[in-house]
Amino acid sequence: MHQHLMSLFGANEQVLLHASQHKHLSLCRVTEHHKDRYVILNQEGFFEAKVSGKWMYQTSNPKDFPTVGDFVLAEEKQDLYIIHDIIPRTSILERKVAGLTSDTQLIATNIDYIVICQSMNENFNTRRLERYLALSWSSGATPIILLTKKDLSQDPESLIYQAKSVSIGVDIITCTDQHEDGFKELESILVPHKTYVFIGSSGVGKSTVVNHLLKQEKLLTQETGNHAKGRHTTTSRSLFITKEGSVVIDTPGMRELQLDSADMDTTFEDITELAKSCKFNDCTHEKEPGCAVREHIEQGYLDIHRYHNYQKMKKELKYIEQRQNYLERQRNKSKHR
Ligand SMILES: Nc1nc2c(ncn2[C@@H]2O[C@H](COP(=O)(O)OP(=O)(O)OP(=O)(O)O)[C@@H](O)[C@H]2O)c(=O)[nH]1
Ligand SMILES: [Mg+2]
Ligand SMILES: [Zn+2]
Repeated sequence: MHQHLMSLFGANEQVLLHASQHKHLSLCRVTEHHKDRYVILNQEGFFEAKVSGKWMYQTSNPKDFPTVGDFVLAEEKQDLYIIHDIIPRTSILERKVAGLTSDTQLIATNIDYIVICQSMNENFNTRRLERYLALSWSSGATPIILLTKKDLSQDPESLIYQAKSVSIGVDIITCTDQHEDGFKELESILVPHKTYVFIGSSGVGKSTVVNHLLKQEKLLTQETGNHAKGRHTTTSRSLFITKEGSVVIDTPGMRELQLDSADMDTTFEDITELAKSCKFNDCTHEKEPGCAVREHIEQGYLDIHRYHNYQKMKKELKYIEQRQNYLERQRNKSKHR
């Protein structure tokens, strides 16, 4: 195992250690996932892969299957790799599948940074940013906000200011494909060997950004063929390596973002902090007396829209939790029958 080379794919010490205990298997990173077919990357290049038959047979939870970003141990068998094991994930970005099911869908794993993309036109929306931030903080990775299409905004400073007001402590950067230096700021923050996943609504320019980052890397973009062609809507997730060795994952745009797990305390740190001063410990900040949250709204220190979004997301999460508990009970019932 060439440690140096593999670290180019974002593998850390733990991953390499784990892999070194299975010397007969090849350490690979999953770059694409289509139903039961995978594309993996290892020292030798890109290859088709499948999970072992035993695995298919024993596994029912979709979360236990490999997905884009996973480090896997695989065995080469006539131009096809058979995946035998997933190395424990260091972070998991997942979302709830739209609709009434309790299913969640893995977006990417082993990511260091989640680049939340929003364009600086009609798509810009601080309430949506809050949702993406809550999803991101609960993944184990660090969010970064990328405001795209700066050329389309008359007043970019005001949008940056608004974004800042809902994302204390999060880096905010801008980009545009309309002039040469348009991606400089982004390029300057990308760290080699770290993994970045780009998420956001369809059409905000995720593939345009990823394409730009890969522009000079002829070999890898050629090998991965016709993906991420910018103008086309992306239909599946794919992982690439930039020339500088950063790992970037392009994802299809999300139409609506349903929460699965969300880190409300980090995302709404201001409200969480205020709530400690409410008269009642279990204050819902609706109409209780001595509510510090409502006081701050009345005094104009806390944006009422931010507060409403907070309440709405809380309700959503509570509903999901109740539903999951219900499904859990149903499963237990059928088990004991
Ligand atoms: N004006 C302007 N247009 C841009 C910019 N970046 C991307 N676009 C355009 O926006 C459209 C959508 O870009 P994509 O990169 O395909 O968007 P995406 O986020 O990958 O979309 P999905 O794959 O559907 O999720 C394309 O027509 C791009 O040319 C920009 O900086 N300025
Ligand atoms: Mg795309
Ligand atoms: Zn309160």
